[in-house]
Amino acid sequence: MAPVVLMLARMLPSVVEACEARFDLLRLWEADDPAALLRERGGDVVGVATNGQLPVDDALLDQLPKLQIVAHFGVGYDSVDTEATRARGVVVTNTPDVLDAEVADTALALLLMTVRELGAAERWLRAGRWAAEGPYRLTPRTVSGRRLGILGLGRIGLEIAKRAEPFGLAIAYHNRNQRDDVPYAYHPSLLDLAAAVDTLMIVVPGGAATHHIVDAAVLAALGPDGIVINIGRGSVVDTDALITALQDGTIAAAGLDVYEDEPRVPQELVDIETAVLLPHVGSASVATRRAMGQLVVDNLISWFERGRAVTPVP
Ligand code: NAP
Ligand code: 8YV
Repeated sequence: MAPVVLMLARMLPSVVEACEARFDLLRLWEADDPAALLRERGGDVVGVATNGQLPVDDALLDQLPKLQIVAHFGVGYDSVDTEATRARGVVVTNTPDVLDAEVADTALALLLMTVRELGAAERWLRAGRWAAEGPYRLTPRTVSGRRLGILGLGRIGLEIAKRAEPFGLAIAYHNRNQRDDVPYAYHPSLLDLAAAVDTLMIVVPGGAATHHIVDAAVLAALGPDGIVINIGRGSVVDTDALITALQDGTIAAAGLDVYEDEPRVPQELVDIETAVLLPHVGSASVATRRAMGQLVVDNLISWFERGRAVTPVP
């Protein structure tokens, strides 16, 4: 009998097809009555595939008593209550490594767009203002020589650092633990890092430990030439404090790919010209998303055929 796998929300067609070929796939998002589906089949479910849209928490887990594995599409798995899965002996997997280059490329693009005002310059052209009013303004800031502080020098953070070096950026970082394999200056406190740099690149995971750690004090420490780039998770930044800091000149600009309440973005942020706003596209190329999807499938297959996951989270 094929293992019963519950898919919580629509995933890539390649993932759905591969799961259908190997498993008895329950599509929660297509169910007329999802609660009834869980009531009737929840007892059979041994695997969950999720893209993070819906939480995997006690309320769901209580309905899946035989669950063995949660395969998460995405490296950040903050939608999964890992205390609850651990308590039940459920393995959680994510999709690390295969997206590092894509996300780091996007982070660098966001940094360049923000410092050199490339989005605003493009809007200037499209509005016909180049022809009507003349060239877009000279940007007050340039990339070369900026001091980049990376909050979260992990897999993606390191790829960002490697890309930033040839742009002439001085690099420092803050993690909970100092790395012994990098030449970059380590700051044991985030506030100290913010005071030492003018550009803060956020690449830490979401969750309780990082919730709003980039707050008004950190933004003030960054200073009036300060730039915040967030490619990690929206919950890391106190959005109200960020909006205020951008409005009153506490910092100069921000480039964001992630938000606290996606896909909703506060109108105040949308109205700020010095904010470059991307709709969570860090890993969003066909090739990278396909590789992430394949890893979801590989984790499920490996678990049910060999009893071990390919990329379990710690
Ligand atoms: P990773 O390799 O686990 O790196 C995370 C880094 O953050 C580690 O260096 C870790 O170091 C540090 N860290 C974790 N908790 C911290 C805390 N409380 N305070 C300070 N530093 C902390 O993860 P990754 O693969 O690079 O991915 C990072 C995150 O990027 C993901 O979790 C996800 O949220 C986000 N992401 C976003 C996109 C996008 O599309 N925008 C795509 C992929 C990933 P220590 O353990 O030493 O603290
Ligand atoms: C995905 C991400 O867009 O991997 C992550 O943590 O944020 C992105 O790659 C997202 O997880 C897809 O649901």
